[in-house]
Amino acid sequence: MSMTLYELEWGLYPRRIGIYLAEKGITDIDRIAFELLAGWPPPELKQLSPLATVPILRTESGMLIRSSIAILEYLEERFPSSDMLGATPELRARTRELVAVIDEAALQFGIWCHKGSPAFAGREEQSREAATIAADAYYGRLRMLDTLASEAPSTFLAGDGVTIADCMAMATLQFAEKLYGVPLPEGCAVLRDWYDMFSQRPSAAAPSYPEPLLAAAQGLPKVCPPTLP
Ligand SMILES: N[C@@H](CCC(=O)N[C@@H](CS)C(=O)NCC(=O)O)C(=O)O
Repeated sequence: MSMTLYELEWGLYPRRIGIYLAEKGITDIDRIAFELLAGWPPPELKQLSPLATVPILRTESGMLIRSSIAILEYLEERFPSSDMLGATPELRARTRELVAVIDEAALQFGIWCHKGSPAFAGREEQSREAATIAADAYYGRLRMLDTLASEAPSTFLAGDGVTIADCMAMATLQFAEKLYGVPLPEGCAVLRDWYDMFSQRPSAAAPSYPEPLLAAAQGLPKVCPPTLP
C-alpha cells in the first residue's frame, strides 16, 4: 500500500504539502482531493479526523498524520534527499523559527477571514474587532518574516536551498493574495523580493479557486483595513 494524501488542492494548509511535493519531486503518493462546493466537511473526512481538516497523510502502515507541519517533517525523514530542513543545527533552527512564525501568520489570517470576510458571513458570527486584531497580528508576523529574511540574506528564506519554510510561506502569501486579494504590506521589501522570485517556480503555479468563493473572498480588505506601521 502506498501513502495517501487527503487534501483540498487550493487550501492554505494542503498547499504547503503540494508545493513541497513539487519541489521535492515526490510523485509516488496517492492524492485524494476533496471539493469544497460538494459540501463541507465531506463524510469521509469526518471519519478521518474529528476536526475534519486537511491535509491528512495516511502512511503505508495506515497511520494518520493530521497536521501539515507534522506531515512535512515526516516526509523530510522519509525522503531526506534533497534536504529541506537545513544542513546545520543553526540552519535547522532558523527553518523551524520561520515555520513557527508562518504558522502563526496562517492562523491569524484564518481568523481575519472567518470574522471579517463576506465569504463566511451567514455561516459564522462576524466581528469587526476580532477581524481587525487578527489582521494586525497577521501583518506583524509578515514583518517578523521580513526581519528574519533580512538578517541572513540568501536566495531562500532559510539559506541557499529551498526549505519547508519556503513552501509554507508561499502557500500562505499566495492564498492571501490570489484568493482574498490581500497583497504583502508595504515595508516588507525582502519578503516581497522573495515572493516575486518564488512565485516563478513551477511548484508555486497558482491553483484554481472555486468561482463563488473567489467572488465572496475579494471583499476582505474593504471590511478590515489593516493597520500598517
Ligand atoms: N493545523 C492544521 C490546520 C488545517 C486546516 O485548518 N485546514 C483547513 C483547509 S486549508 C481546513 O481543513 N479547514 C476546514 C475546517 O476548519 O472546517 C494543519 O496544519 O494541518
